[in-house]
Amino acid sequence: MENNLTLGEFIIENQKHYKSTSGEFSRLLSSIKLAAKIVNYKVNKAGLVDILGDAGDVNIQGEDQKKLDVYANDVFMQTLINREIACGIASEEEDDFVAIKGKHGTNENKYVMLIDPLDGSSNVDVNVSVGTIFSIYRRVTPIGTPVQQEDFLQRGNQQVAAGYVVYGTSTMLVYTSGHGVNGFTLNPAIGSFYLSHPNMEFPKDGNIYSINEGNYVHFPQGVKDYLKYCQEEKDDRPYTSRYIGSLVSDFHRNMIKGGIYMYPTSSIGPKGKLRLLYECNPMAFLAEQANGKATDGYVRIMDLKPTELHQRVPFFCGSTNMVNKAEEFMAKYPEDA
Ligand code: P6P
Repeated sequence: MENNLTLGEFIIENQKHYKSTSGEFSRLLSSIKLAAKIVNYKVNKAGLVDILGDAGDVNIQGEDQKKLDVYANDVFMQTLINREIACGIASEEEDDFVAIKGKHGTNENKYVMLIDPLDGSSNVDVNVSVGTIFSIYRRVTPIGTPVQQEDFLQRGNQQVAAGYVVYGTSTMLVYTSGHGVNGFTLNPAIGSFYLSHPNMEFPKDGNIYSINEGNYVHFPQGVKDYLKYCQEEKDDRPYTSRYIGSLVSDFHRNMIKGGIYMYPTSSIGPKGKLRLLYECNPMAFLAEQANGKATDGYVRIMDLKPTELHQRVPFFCGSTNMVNKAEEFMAKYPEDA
C-alpha cells in the first residue's frame, strides 16, 4: 500500500479543486486527519484504558455521554480551535456552536465545520465499530466577524466537503470535496492514511437493507410495505438484513456492496432519530457524490432548510434504485408525509 498516495499527497494534488488559495481548506482537512489519528488510538485502546462507561453527563440529545464521546469531542474541538483553521465549529455533543477567535480577537477564516465526534458510541463497550462524521461549509456572514447561527443552518447542498472516519477492523477516512468519494486506510505502524478506495460508488442496486426492525410496529405503513417487499420471495428477493447500529459502518458497507439504510419517522420518534446537520447532510453529500441517493422519504435531504442545530429528520440513503423503490411505497400514503 505504501506505493499508494497518502491522504496528505492527495489533498495537495487536489488543491486545484478548492477555490481557497490560502491553503486554508487543505489545512482544515489535515487537522481532521490528525484528530482522527488521535481518536483512533484511544478507540483502539478503549478496552484497556479506563475511558469506557458513562462520563456522567447527559448531552443535549438526552443521551448518556460516554467518556469516549467526550474525549473525541474534545480532540476535534481543540485540534481546530488551537490551530484557528476554521472560524466556527458545531458539535453534536455541544449545546451550541463555538466561534473560534483569532489571536487578535478576529478570525479571517472562511470555513465552518460541523461534527459528530463519535457516532454510534454506545457500541464502544461491546467492541463494535464506531465513527466520526464531519461536514464543512463556507461561512455566509462577513469574514472577520464572529460566526452566527446562520453560518451553520445552511442547506446540505451548500457543503464544501463532508466525510467520515470509521474505526473498524481497519481505520478508514472517507471524504468528498465535490469531486467524487475517496477512501484512505490508516497504516497504524507509521500513522499514515493511504488511498485504498479511489472513486467509491454505490452500486445502483443492492440486496441489503439496514433498519432497526425492533421499531416495526411504530413505522409508517409505507415503510412496513417496503420491508415486506424486501422480505418476499420474488425476483432478486428476499434481501439480506444487516444493521450494526452505527450509521457510519452501515453506510460504508452498503456503499461498497449496495444497499439501503433507513431511519424513518415512527410513532415514538416523529422526526426519526438522526440529526440533519451532523449525520444526514454529510452522509447525503457522500451518497450523491457516490451516485447514490439520500432523502427523508419524500424530499432530497440536501435541499432541506435547517431551522435548528440539533433537528432530526427521517433518513433513507443508499443505492439509488433501492431508495426510489422505498419512496414508491412511501408515496402511497401521502398522509404520512
Ligand atoms: P437505534 C447512533 O446513535 C445512531 O445515531 C446511528 O449511528 C445509528 O445508525 C442509529 O443511531 C442507531 O439507532 O435506535 O437503532 O439504536
